[in-house]
Amino acid sequence: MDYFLTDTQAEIQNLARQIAREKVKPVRAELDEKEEFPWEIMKVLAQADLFGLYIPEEYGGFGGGAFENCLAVEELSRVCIGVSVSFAASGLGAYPILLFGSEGQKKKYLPQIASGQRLAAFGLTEAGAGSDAGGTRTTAVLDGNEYVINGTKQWITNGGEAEIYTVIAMTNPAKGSRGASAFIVEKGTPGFSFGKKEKKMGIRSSATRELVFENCRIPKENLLSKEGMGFLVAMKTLDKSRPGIGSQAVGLAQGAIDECVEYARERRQFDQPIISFQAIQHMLADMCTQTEAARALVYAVAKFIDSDPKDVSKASAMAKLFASDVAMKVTVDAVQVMGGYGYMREYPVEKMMRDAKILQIYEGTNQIQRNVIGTAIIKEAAGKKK
Ligand code: COS
Repeated sequence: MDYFLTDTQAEIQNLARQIAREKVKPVRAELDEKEEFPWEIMKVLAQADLFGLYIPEEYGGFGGGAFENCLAVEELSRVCIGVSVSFAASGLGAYPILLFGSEGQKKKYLPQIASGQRLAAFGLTEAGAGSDAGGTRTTAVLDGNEYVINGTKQWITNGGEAEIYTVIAMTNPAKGSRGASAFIVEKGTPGFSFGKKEKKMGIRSSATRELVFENCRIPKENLLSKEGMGFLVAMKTLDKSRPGIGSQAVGLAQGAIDECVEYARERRQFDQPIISFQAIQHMLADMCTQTEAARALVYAVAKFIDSDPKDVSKASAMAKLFASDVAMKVTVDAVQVMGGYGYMREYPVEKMMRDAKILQIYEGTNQIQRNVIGTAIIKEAAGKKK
């Protein structure tokens, strides 16, 4: 389908596609096998100026929005979401600064993130605070001109590799989620260390680590917005970033279809290519239809976000929910179309199916997305929202 991209958007898409094919595809299996962070590819993406797509020009970015970023994420994901999530997670770490940072914080950190010189990461999740993001236990106590942070964040994408972290911690635990605040913490700050790299089912090249804070002192200027705004910072960040998960899903599903169609044209059984069987055609027809529907929704939501509306929670959750469920189904079907070969590591759909599962889990499980959508429906029905 033609989505009538501008020349610039088509250029971004082509550039990301070229990098995905030339630089990512040849190494994706090895990166997965070795569970190795894709630093060489991050450097290529930085040289191509792709890290700052959604960052305003005044802070060293390209001046685009969520849509341009989604185009790049989709193309990288078509080949490997272990790589694309490492790229996209820097954006997740940057959004709190972009949305809530002071002028000084934006000027200091955004150009470094936009250039890809330093990666960012977002520290929200904890062992006891997953879906219940308000259950944060990490604390930040003001002591003179510094906040002292204590606690452990879990499963942080880009953990250890990123240098700029936006972290949610409680400044007033008695107030629950209204007592949370957001901070910028730089790698190398005394008292800030990392756990071991987690061993995962999929997206194995991406880095997932604990962030450990032991009397970690940061300047009080590193508070984002005001005390008590941390939960809102986290929710608004996720509202912006969730369509990016949708793009990972669309790219991954498309990549699985690409592999599967090529295979079905070549694989012969009963003296004919298996693509000539209606059973295969019907599976491919469903896979393509569902993926195109997901793409259309993700693009529409990204463009909606870029129009700067008041509330995007419902639309954003819908894009993430629908596209990630599609990616799971499509990758399972891709393995089925390819039969025994699909199950073997020599073929990329085995990795794609493993990778797909996380899309239904991270940045809010799909059950949480349904809760967000359900809450919005109730509020709309009660006339509290347009
Ligand atoms: N934008 C603005 N405000 C929001 C908001 C949003 N997207 N989401 C919630 N709020 C507000 C609510 O309106 C409410 O305000 P009031 O106290 O003034 O009424 C407040 O924040 C608390 O909201 P709520 O009661 O809905 O909070 P819950 O603790 O029930 O949690 C969910 C809400 C489940 C949606 C939230 O915890 C969540 O998103 N969890 C998933 C976290 C996640 O995605 N983790 C993945 C790891 S990060 S990569």
